[in-house]
Amino acid sequence: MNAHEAFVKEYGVEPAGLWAAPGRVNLIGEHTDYNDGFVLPFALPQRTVAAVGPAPDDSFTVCSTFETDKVTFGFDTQPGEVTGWAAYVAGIVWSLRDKGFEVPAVRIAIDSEVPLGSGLSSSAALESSVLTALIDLGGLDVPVEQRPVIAQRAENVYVGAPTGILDQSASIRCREGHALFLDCRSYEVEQIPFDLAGQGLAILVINSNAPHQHVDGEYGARRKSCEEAARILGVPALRDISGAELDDALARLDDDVMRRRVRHIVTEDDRVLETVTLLKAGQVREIGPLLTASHASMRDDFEITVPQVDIAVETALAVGAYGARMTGGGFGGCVLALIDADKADVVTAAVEEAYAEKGFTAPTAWTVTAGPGATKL
Ligand code: GAF
Repeated sequence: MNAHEAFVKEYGVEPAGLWAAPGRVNLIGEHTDYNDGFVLPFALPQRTVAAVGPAPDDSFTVCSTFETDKVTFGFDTQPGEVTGWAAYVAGIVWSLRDKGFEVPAVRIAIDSEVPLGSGLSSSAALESSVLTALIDLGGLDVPVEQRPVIAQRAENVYVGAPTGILDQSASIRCREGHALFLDCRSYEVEQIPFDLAGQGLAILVINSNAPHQHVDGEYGARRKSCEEAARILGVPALRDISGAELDDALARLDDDVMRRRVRHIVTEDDRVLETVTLLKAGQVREIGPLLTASHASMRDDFEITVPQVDIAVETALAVGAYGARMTGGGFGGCVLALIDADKADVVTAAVEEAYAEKGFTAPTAWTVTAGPGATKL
């Protein structure tokens, strides 16, 4: 059943429309967003679809194709009231109203192709589809650069996850065939053409199927450590330390763990900038070593990888990938590998074999292209 069918089945009328928002793959720039740094995601072709129509009263109702229960809440919903997946929906209503927008009461049915809990931003896709629907239906004047901020507040304050601006920006602002170069301080973006097929290349996404969770303290701990380091170094955010200043900055920190967290962020920002330069020059294969260096930095300095993703990266490289790295918040989730387009089966089979040898749950792999951002269908 799709979102449209679920809406008609649940509410007995046609929806006013369908709005879709994608999950994302972050090509490079991990955990740099909450350090005011740079990221380079592209939108997945997989999307979340919200079928939405006016409510007969002053309440909001949301149902989905993946849960049996429907959830109802009012205009005055407050953080903590709705929990579980529907909290992302209630959070959008709360966040828009908190910014003074008049949100129309609606009924919603959700369907999603974005794998849940895999580091591909299924939650941002949900938030962004509902946000876009409410903006359109309410005729709300919300500038595009403010939309991710509203969705991020829903997640930070209503849901209680201390995430950055990456995922919501990707889901809302990405364009088909492009990667989104985002400055997470100014919210300025540049659309970077990202046509792999033209060069005989592909991005293979390998879902490690190791559970991905970042609300569990580790994500927050990384964020706290970065903010504390910026405070000690006397800068607004780690983005303000350049690669040339890194050694001096590290020498001023006593704590070895904090030093390694800082080194990841500063070097990762530089890798994003170098990746953008290479892509603009049409040198796509050449970004491979930057992807792999990013992974090593996440594994050794930021310590957010798990054996399943490390093995997927090592195996993909061993069978010819130009570069590979974990994508997303970490502690599980997905790996992306830059490969020759005709090597997808070979790389997938090699990773499956490596997982079987280790006794890991089998991975799932598929090639992706850069899809469009949130839109009315
Ligand atoms: C998660 C967060 F939601 C993002 O804000 C970002 O920090 C990412 O992890 C790591 O780059 O997806």
